[in-house]
Amino acid sequence: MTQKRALICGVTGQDGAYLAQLLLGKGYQVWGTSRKGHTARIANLATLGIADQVQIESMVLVDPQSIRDVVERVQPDEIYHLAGQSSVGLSFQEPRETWEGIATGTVNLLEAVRLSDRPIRFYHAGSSECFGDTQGECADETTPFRPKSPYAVAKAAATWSVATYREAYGLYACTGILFNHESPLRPDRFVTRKIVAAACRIAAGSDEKLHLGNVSIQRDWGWAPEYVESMYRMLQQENPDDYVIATGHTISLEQFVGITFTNVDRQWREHVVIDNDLLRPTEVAVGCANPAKAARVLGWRATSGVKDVIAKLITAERERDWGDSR
Ligand code: GDR
Repeated sequence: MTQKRALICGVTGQDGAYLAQLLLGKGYQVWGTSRKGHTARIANLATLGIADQVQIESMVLVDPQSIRDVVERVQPDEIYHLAGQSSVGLSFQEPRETWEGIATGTVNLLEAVRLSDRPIRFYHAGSSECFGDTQGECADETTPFRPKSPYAVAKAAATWSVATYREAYGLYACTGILFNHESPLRPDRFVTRKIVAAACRIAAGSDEKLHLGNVSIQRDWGWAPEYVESMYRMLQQENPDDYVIATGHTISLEQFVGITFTNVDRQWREHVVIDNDLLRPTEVAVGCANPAKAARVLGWRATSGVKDVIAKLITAERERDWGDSR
């Protein structure tokens, strides 16, 4: 049997690196693209020991020709679109770059798939942020989008574009609506890494304070390495569809902080400062998920709950010797 060919757009990010590792393990040939092209930081791929197995292509999401050129060269069977600005907080400071990378970039990729001679299967990384506040219910695939940030607005547009191309042109295109998913590959602009890294430093003797924004928010936090399996499974079904991916369990950020500090034998209230400068202009208060469809159709379930996630992040933080530049 010939090897399947996968193109991962955004391969140098957390999910891209874990997905590349998963697909290599399944015998795929893997190409990856990055915003920063051939000079991309491949730290995450190197950390996973796969940097020399992934062929890096330069692709500019807002340049349709560069996308067509890469698709033509790579001839992929599957494209996983994980590219674009991924920080909700940063999207308030960089709304235009966020919109262009996510919304325009997704349409450009869909066009390249539509115009290709190959029957390419397309995965799009959606986001639970599209739901906004889930208003007392746990979101599933039928829950309306009420985005509350430039990032979520762009992800909603991209998700609707995927659905439109699926319906209009019969493309095999799926959106995974992933709730928060964490790993040691997260940079510390995301809150879980920021908390765990600070707690470990404090436990090792640092007298710093951990500055946080809104700790009353509630989220469903899962383990990124197992979430990428759901992406792969979506593209192996008979029919394309969208899926909510989450653990199905929600806790507050305050609880997350409390569990983390307890795990390193410290009292979080002695070390955390609430900093109004870190509040977002608008914020999703509660993210609650119903991932039943993924379990039923894909046979996918999260096996790591948030306590496992925290324990694994602490272990990795304590073993970290990556000369971290992220
Ligand atoms: P999020 O992740 O915005 O949910 O997006 P992030 O970890 O940045 O924030 C989670 C929640 O914590 C609150 N918060 C803080 N966040 C950061 N970064 N730093 C702080 O100091 C801080 N204090 C409180 C935030 O306000 C927020 O409510 C992630 C990304 O991976 C997206 O790409 C993805 O789509 C969604 O998860 C699902």
